Amino acid sequence: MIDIDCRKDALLLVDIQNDFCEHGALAVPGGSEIAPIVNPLTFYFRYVILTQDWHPAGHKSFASSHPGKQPYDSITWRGRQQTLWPDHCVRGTPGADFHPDLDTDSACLIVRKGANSQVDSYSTFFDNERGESTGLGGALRDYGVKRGFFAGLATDYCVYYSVRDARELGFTAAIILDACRGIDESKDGTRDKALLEMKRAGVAIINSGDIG
Ligand code: VGL
Ligand code: ZN
Repeated sequence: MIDIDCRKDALLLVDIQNDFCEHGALAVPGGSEIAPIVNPLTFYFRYVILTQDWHPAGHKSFASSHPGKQPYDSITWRGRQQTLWPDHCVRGTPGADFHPDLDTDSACLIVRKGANSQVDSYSTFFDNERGESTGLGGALRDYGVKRGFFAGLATDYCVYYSVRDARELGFTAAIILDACRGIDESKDGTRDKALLEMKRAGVAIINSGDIG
């Protein structure tokens, strides 16, 4: 059992939004199963932070912004590899809303990312070019948080990049694996690779039942 110290531990719930759940524009298999798993965990934490992918229409990570390209094609964009996605989480649309089953009342902070139409932003700390910070690192430090527990969508993208940055910023990090779902959970796919990288970075891999 992991003892939660509510002054030093934060629960970070990544992108539990309609577009990443069943019937959403970028549906992650099993995405709708997460809310009932994380809702009871909020009870243990003072610092519950929700994140939202929050793109303007016409965002450059959308395949529809690149003539002739299809979702999941890969291109070089501003010198880096970019996977092109279906239009998703357009700010202010129902797809960008939190999943209706998610307990949002216990959150002390909501972080929105992906607002710059030219740059994608998987991590909830920095955009993919590390040009802009969301301010989350500073907020966690101000709270006195030392350890982050991460769950949400998707394991191999926004959860992975967020956890990696948390470690780089000097926080202890754990991923609540049964409360995450990946875009590609095939053997040796992006989710398996992300898990391997997280282990290498010293991230604890736990399950929701370990928290109490
Ligand atoms: C995400 C792809 C594009 C995520 C966001 O939340 O994991 N993935 N935008
Ligand atoms: Zn996105």
